[in-house]
Amino acid sequence: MQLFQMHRGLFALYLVLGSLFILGGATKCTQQSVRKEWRSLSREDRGHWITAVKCLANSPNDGVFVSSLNPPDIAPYNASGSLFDDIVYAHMNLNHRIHWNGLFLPWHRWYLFLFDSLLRSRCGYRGPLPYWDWTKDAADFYESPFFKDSDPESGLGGWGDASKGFRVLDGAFSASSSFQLSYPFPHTLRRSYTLIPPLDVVFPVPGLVWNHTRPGNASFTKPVVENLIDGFVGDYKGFQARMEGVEGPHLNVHFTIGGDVAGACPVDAPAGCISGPTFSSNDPLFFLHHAMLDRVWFKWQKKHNLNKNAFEGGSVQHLENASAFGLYPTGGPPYLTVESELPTVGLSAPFIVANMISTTEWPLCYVYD
Ligand SMILES: *[C@@H]1O[C@H](CO)[C@@H](O)[C@H](O)[C@H]1NC(C)=O
Ligand SMILES: *[C@@H]1O[C@H](CO)[C@@H](O)[C@H](O)[C@H]1NC(C)=O
Ligand SMILES: *[C@@H]1O[C@H](CO)[C@@H](O)[C@H](O)[C@H]1NC(C)=O
Ligand SMILES: *[C@@H]1O[C@H](CO)[C@@H](O)[C@H](O)[C@H]1NC(C)=O
Ligand SMILES: [Cu+2]
Repeated sequence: MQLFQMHRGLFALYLVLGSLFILGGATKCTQQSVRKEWRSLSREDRGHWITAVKCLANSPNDGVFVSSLNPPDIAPYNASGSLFDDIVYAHMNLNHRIHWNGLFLPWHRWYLFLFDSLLRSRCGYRGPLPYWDWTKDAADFYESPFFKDSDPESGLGGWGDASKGFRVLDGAFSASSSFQLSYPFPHTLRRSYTLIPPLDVVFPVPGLVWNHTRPGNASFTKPVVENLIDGFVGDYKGFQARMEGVEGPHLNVHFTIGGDVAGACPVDAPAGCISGPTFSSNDPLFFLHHAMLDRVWFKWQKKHNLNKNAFEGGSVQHLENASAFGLYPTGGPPYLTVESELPTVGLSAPFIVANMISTTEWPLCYVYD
């Protein structure tokens, strides 16, 4: 209890200092960290990253989570969850505020920053933040060596076992490892390869037209990503809509992997489990995937002066039907500005969108290789 009180006190101080830094604008980067592709990390660094992720999953939460929304479509908060579970719950709780509206890119940039900061401050990680360049795996995703690293210390593991509810049985996050999840109910990591994600099930927008024969991997090839980076000059909304929409890499990587990272409830889930994008950050691949999306945004920002500081979007998602979504693919009014606050549910100091635009300025201080 005393420790808990102390954490709260420190946290309050952190909040105050954070606000001062923002208001004073006095904080500068002392160095730029370089984020690297997973496979270019040494085996040792991959092991260190995985060990730190498992450390978060075996650390008690800080008791600082503050609910922002209370959506009816997620499991209730579990106070016995780990620090990792609290990070997952932030994504569940905020689902409707951070997807298909203007907060998508800046919020997920903050979320990676938070995760990385906790890996370092709480679990001693010192290596590079890894991203996963899935364009290297698009041609034959299922058979890709990326999913064949079964090393119990440094391997991300592969596909789940169909006869065991698609639970992952190899690698460092296997069912028999210390990586145990609490949301939406206590279970171990699942992955379920899906060639053509059933977008009408996983992204149920009535009337939305999608191609029922198009494999998910057609959306995350090298040419697709190059077109994203080269296109949409000055058009932030177009860029985001393409990245996040049904033909873009965001959804398709999530749903081609399937299982936890697709937010899918298993067939043997207890009653009350509701599928949705909510608990997708259960799979550590979530963070590697979103780091790649963040890198695509970073590269797009660097590509053209008109992209550099571009930001626009609504605050309210419109998934009620295809015409509303077509009109507002990145959210409807009230519109956001760079002064809009990012919901951080108590897990970090408050930040605004402007803090997440330039990766080389405080508080972010990073580049991609
Ligand atoms: C997508 O994956 C399938 C199955 O591995 C493969 O046949 C197809 O060529 C891939 N598509 C692209 C665009 O690479
Ligand atoms: C809450 O999480 C803990 C730790 O994972 C678990 O043991 C417990 O069963 C969970 N409670 C509920 C109601 O899911
Ligand atoms: C749907 O996808 C298939 C396979 O990628 C492609 O051959 C076909 O042209 C697409 N149909 C439409 C209407 O885009
Ligand atoms: C779509 O949703 C909008 C906004 O909620 C509503 O005004 C409109 O009637 C709906 N259109 C269809 C075709 O259902
Ligand atoms: Cu998300």
